[in-house]
Amino acid sequence: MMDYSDTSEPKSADVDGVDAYDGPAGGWGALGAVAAAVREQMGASANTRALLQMNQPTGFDCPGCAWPDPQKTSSFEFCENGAKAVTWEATAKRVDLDFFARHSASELFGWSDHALEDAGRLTHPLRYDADTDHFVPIAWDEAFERIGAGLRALEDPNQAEFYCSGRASNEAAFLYQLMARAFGTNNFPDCSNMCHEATSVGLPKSIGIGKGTVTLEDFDLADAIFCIGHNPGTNHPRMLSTLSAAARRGLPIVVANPMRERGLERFKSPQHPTEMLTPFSTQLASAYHQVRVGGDGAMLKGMMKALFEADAADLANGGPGLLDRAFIAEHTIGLDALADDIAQTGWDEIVAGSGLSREAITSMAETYWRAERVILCYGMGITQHANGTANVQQLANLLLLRGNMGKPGAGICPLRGHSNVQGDRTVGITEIPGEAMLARLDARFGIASPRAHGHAAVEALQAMREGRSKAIISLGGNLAVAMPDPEACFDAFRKLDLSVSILTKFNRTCLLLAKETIVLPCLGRTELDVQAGGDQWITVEDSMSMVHASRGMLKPAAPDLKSEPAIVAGIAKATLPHGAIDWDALVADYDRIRDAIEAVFPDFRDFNQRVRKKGGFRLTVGASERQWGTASGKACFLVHPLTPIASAEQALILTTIRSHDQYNTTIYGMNDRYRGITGRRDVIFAHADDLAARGLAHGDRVDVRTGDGRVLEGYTVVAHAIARGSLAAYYPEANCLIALDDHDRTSGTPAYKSVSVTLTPAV
Ligand SMILES: Nc1nc2c(c(=O)[nH]1)N[C@H]1C(S)=C(S)[C@@H](COP(=O)(O)OP(=O)(O)OC[C@H]3O[C@@H](n4cnc5c(=O)[nH]c(N)nc54)[C@H](O)[C@@H]3O)O[C@H]1N2
Ligand SMILES: Nc1nc2c(c(=O)[nH]1)N[C@H]1C(S)=C(S)[C@@H](COP(=O)(O)OP(=O)(O)OC[C@H]3O[C@@H](n4cnc5c(=O)[nH]c(N)nc54)[C@H](O)[C@@H]3O)O[C@H]1N2
Ligand SMILES: [Mo]
Repeated sequence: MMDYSDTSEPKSADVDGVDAYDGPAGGWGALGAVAAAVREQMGASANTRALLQMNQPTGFDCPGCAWPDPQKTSSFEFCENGAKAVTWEATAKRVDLDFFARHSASELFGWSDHALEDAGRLTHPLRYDADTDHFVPIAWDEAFERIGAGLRALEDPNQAEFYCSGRASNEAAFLYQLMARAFGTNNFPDCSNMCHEATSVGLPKSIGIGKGTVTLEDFDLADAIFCIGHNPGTNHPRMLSTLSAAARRGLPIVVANPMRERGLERFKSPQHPTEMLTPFSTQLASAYHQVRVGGDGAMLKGMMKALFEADAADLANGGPGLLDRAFIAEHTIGLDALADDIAQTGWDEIVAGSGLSREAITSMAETYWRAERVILCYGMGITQHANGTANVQQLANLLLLRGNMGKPGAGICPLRGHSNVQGDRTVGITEIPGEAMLARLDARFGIASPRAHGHAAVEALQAMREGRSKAIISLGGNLAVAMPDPEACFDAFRKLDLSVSILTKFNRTCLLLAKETIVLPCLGRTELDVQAGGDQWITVEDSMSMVHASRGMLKPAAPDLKSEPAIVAGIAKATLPHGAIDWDALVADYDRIRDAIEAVFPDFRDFNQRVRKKGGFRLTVGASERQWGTASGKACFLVHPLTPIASAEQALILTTIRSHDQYNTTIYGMNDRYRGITGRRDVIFAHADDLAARGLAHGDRVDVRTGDGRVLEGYTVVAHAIARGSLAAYYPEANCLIALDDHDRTSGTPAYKSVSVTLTPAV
């Protein structure tokens, strides 16, 4: 039964680059986009032939997303956005020395984020030369020496920040944290601070571990799946195969998302000949609820309220009730406080806060309690709010009420971001390390790691801005563009004494010139990595705690590139010349890095043996076995007040989202096919009634303003199937509307998805 609540899709072809998209997700459009990505980025190079000839396992882990791969077969051929990620890295284009001789840094700053990365792969280490305003080549040794000198010149190691983006392998990230701790700091701003930090901080309090509890096999056993605040058609496309298999089995798939996302509605699998050759596609969501932006907390309380009410009614009728009372008694604490809180929350408050009717919320709850085994999936729509941690804990509450944790076919499934963001955290990238881990690290390497807590991303930027931090090393990423408030972040970077970016592609963060600015080009995951000990491979951990190997096989983009572990080791040797760590030995053979990881993290026992098995192995997730690593040893129901939000008539809440043609700050192209946008990104999606109420119409140009005077000028409003009171615009352009201080106080996650704004006609 279809239950698609309210908002109809407005259609209009009168606005430039805006047209309704009627097709399913996937299908021929996806295959066409794969072909275009290969053609535009790779042409007829030898690497193209190598990639296309391979219909067997690719060998490398797809850098596109962290969704697991069932048979570890080629994801390249069939996932459109995986193909974009791979071809963007394996591009035939280069930014060589001639490029930097032709274009000054000032000129490059005027280029778009798309143009900067589309220019191609970095080929040489570079240093900014203030005399000529150009980036100039520098030898690797000299680059390392300058970085080492810059770091050693700091008065205190805590004046340095070590940023890590989630692409880095376990091996690179482990060496990176070792270097920073041997140097003397726990300052690890990390992309997960902008992403699933609400999960990493929230779930340990609820269930004792900050990771998802399900595996891919659980999706085969579930009776219902909820997808809340994530957009798999664009950001986790391989999940569509899992969802469509579930839909074909007749499973209810309930969606809560302010926007109608085609990738949650219908899918035509490029791997399914019948679907490709007929008009047939698989309907995914069985019910689609367009919750208001920021309304999830109210919606989840409403679901629990409906559940408690139905439970009471069932008990009154002599039934066994709808809560899993045996599970609750044996495994949890805190039910009474939660039940009180929910009883005191009125339906008026829930309906106003969520933008959903009581009937809609009750029907979601009914699907939930009718299913024996439920998986809740969620993404940035839940975490990137001022109450992100509370949202995550409400999801856990809902699951615990019916024992949907730690049994087959049930559990919580955070959709992770970068392909190894979870692994980087596992191997020590954290500003708040535990004592046991530090003690083992110290024992293994003969160092004295600092014990004081370090900086996460927001704190790092604040310290840089205030001059307390003077240097940053970035292992991947584009931190200044990814964070809120570009003006504040750009300013923070420009104040530094030393800024080092280890990257595959040049980006805007490199152009925020410090006294010393160095760019080091690294191998990508698709490329051959040869060290003194022979060909190397690396390991990653996916969203479901599976650790597996990844081996690049394409010819490197340039002869002078180094691997990330080799670059980290080069910096470490130059920074800590008298240290006891044999960096060269570690880099010569990554098995040695894996042995060290095993020594510091016992969960990696027999790492080198187990990871050599096909598909790798799963790290221990206690909550999957009903082992709760919380202080009480029980899973905890946790209570949170609702943050009141203004009504749709009073205020518009803006969320920031990814288009189908981007990877975070990497803009592959200007289209957003499933949302009907072609050739532009300067649009803001709104409900037609909200526009009409403000005297605006589809296609009008507007200025978007916040209460604290931030403004995004000249955007075109697009009437869209989005919840009342809600707006959406693309990140990173809209980051200028968000203050650095707008973040979840518990986890530090920026509130990228709830900015209160007004729209006025552009002048
Ligand atoms: N191709 C591609 N793949 C990617 C990425 C990419 O940029 N491109 N990025 C990677 C990374 S780092 C990450 S973290 C993930 C991100 O993956 P997602 O979490 O899917 O990313 P977003 O596009 O930020 O937003 C997700 C959805 O949340 C909805 N949403 C917005 N606000 C709210 C809200 O208040 N409540 C609810 N319920 N929903 C809301 C939006 O309508 C959108 O459908 O994807 C990873 N994979
Ligand atoms: N408004 C708003 N802002 C957001 C978000 C949002 O939803 N809304 N999402 C947030 C999220 S979830 C995240 S994760 C952050 C993303 O933040 P980051 O991880 O910092 O940013 P990316 O855009 O993924 O990084 C792109 C750069 O990575 C480099 N790169 C690519 N591959 C490799 C590699 O293999 N090795 C190395 N060393 N470098 C490589 C390239 O040079 C490229 O320029 O943005 C956050 N910002
Ligand atoms: Mo992310």
